[in-house]
Amino acid sequence: MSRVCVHGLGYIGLPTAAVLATAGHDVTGFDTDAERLESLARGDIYMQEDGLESTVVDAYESGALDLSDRAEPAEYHLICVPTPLDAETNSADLSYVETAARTIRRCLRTGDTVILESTVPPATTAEVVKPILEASGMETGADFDLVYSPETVLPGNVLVELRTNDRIVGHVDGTHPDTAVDLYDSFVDGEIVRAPDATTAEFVKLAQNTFRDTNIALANELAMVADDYGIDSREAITLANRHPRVNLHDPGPGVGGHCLPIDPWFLGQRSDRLDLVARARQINDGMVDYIVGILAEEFPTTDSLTVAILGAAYKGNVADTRGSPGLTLARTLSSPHAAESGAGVTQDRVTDGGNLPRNGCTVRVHDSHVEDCSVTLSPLEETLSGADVAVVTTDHDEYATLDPDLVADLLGGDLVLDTRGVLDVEAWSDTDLRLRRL
Ligand code: SAJ
Repeated sequence: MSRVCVHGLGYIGLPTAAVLATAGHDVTGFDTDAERLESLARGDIYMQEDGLESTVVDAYESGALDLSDRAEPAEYHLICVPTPLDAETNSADLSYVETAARTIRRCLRTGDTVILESTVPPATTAEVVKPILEASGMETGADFDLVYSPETVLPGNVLVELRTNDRIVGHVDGTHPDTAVDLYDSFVDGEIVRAPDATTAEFVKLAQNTFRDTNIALANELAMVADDYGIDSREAITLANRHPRVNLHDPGPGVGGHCLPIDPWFLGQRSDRLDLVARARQINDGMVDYIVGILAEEFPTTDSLTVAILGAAYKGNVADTRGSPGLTLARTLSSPHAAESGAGVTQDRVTDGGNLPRNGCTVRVHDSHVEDCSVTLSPLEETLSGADVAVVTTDHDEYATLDPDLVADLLGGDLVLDTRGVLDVEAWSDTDLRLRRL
């Protein structure tokens, strides 16, 4: 077993450090955020994932996982730091990766292996991390190994996928990938696959998320087109997917989270050929405007509108609100400009719905999974009570089992807009409510 220093105890670094410690390695979890370290040491885990709290606490209490504000010399350095998108330039902010590489340089020894796991534009390991490490006077391949291996775990199923997903490992020229393969072999049940090089491995990670984002954009466009034909898009998609080579994704109120809305742009960092990929991003980002357009179309003459939004998390059964379409909808409807802009740019193309009410919207948001959030959340009954319309924006299990009679009793209006297709159409057909879905 080896000494491993994990740089960054975020959504990927923390579970990875805990799993490595459970596999028998001697792990330092290094983070610069003192508050985060203190709360982790108290057993206060800031992210909700099945089994994570006990895995971290057990690893920490056994001594296999140390939590530290200092990076320690180690045979393996894993970089798991954030790579945010610079919204102005649509490019990756690599400052955390660069800082981590400089930190590693200070304690790098002959024979060590450095692995970058953060999602990055292609060529980052070879052209950003490598020169920083080599400023130590050591040479990649001759003195230390340098590898890129993307994390591919699904939020909501992180501990399982850390162990079961295949791992792609791509090395920088001159490096021997075997040492990195050995580390993953110690806790991964999936296959460990060698990419031709680190740049290919970086590209593969982006291609995976771009595939999903682009496919969702296609589903969203089909949903809007289906609505123009008076067709239920979800029934059509289910039928289309009976073909052995068709796998359309699910339409929805937009794509949230911290990966799909960002990663496709990284492909364009050193290429100006993004076309379909960029358009897909715009379509997905435009879905909230499309929903506002539907509301404007449904309520053309109302002076004021009270909207109950069900779902602040970016997807079902998670507590994470990063990039949440539900919250974007809440902010858009609450904004003083919403009334003038109606549904914004997309509306002109997709509906003739007119504008939102002159006096603006009152917005209430419910989500029992979410604790910290930029808008005030209300209990379910309070959220629905007297509202003109309920909009389901997250596919939480509890919304799938919402009691239609309860909603009918509480709601002031008669419209329920299900943007996730979670409500059972038949169960809702016995009420006086109108169920409209994307
Ligand atoms: N969504 C749809 N329609 C769909 C599927 C998803 O609208 O058919 C929406 C979700 O509701 C959510 C967003 O897309 O708002 C993203 O959710 P997701 O479950 O597709 O993905 P993430 O962001 O939670 O995790 C993705 C995963 N990537 C792939 O499945 C290719 C995960 O495996 C990655 O590890 C993760 O990104 C990451 O860290 O990159």
